[in-house]
Amino acid sequence: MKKVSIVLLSVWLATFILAGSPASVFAQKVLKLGETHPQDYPTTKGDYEFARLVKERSNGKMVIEVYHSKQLGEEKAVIEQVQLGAIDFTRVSISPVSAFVRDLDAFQLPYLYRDAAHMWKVLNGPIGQEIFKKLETSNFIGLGWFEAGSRNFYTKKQVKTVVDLKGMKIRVQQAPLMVGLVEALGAVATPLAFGEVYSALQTGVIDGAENNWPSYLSTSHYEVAKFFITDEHTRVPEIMIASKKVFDKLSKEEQTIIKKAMQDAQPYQIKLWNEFEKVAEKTVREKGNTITEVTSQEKQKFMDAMKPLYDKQPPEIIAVVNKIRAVK
Ligand code: BDP
Repeated sequence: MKKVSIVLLSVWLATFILAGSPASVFAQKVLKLGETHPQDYPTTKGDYEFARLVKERSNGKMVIEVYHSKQLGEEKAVIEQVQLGAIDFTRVSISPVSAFVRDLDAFQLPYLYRDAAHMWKVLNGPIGQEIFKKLETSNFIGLGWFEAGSRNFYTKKQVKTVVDLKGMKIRVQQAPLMVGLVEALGAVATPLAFGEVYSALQTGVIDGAENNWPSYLSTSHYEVAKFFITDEHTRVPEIMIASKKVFDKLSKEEQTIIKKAMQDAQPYQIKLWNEFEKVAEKTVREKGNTITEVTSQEKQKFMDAMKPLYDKQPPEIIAVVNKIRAVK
C-alpha cells in the first residue's frame, strides 16, 4: 500500500513539476487548426508561430494543434466544419471563404491593390476590422491576415497575351468571384479543390490554373503546366478564422491571447513569405519552365478585360472598393 502511494505521489509531483501546476494539466484546452499547405510552407510556419505564442502566453493552458497538408480536409469542407464548430481554426485563402461571406469579394477583386504595402495598410486598418464584423454574422471570427503574394496564370500551352486565354479551361478556387474573374477573360472557369489540380492538369481535364510562385512550386503544378505568365491578376489575402461557436466559449482573457498571438505571428509569416517567394520563383526558372513576362501595355489589357467584373459588383462591394482605393 505504502509503495503504491509513494508511486502515485511521485507521478503527481512529476506532473506538477513538468506542467507548472496541476491545474494547467487538467484545464488544458486542445484546439485544432486546419491547414492545406505542407509543414514546411511559409504559411504553415506562420500557423505554428501563432500556436506557439498562444501556448506560451496561456502558460500551456491552450494548445493549438496544427493539422497541415489537408489532414482535416480540403478548404471548403474545413470552412464548413469551422462554421459548425467541429474544427476550431483554419488558415485559408479568403477566396473559398467568400463563397460563405460574399462581402469578402471586395478584398480579392483583380488589380485592386496598388502593391503589397497598399494591401497591408487596408487589411491592418479599419477596413480590415470592418469585414471581421461581417464574418461574425456567418459564425466566423476573423483573427488576422497572412501574405500570399499575387496570383498568375500557368498553363499547358503558352499564353503570351490575354487573348490567348480565350476558351482555355482554367481551374479556379471554389468561389463565385474567381469564376467571374476567369470568365471575364473569355476562359472557361473550372472550380476545383486545391488537391485535385495536379491530376486535372496531368490528365488534361483543365488547360491551366492560377496561383502564386510558392504554390506553383510546392504543389508541383510546375511539372505539368510549364508555362507561367506574370500577369499578377490578383492579390488574395490569407485569413486565420476561428469558429464563433468555440471562440464565444473562451474567457475574455483567452480570446485576447488568441487575437494578439495572430497579430504577432503576422510579421513572421510575411518575412518567411517574402523570402520563399523569391526562392520559389528562382527554383521554377532554374527548372527551365517558360516564364512570359507581361509588359505594362499587356497588363493594361488584362486590367481592361476585368472591368466588366467590377461593373457586375453590387453597390455594397463597390463602396468598399472605393474605400480601399482611397487608402494612400
Ligand atoms: C494558395 C492558398 C491556399 C488556396 C490555394 C488554392 O494559400 O489557401 O487554397 O491557393 O488555389 O495560394 O486553392
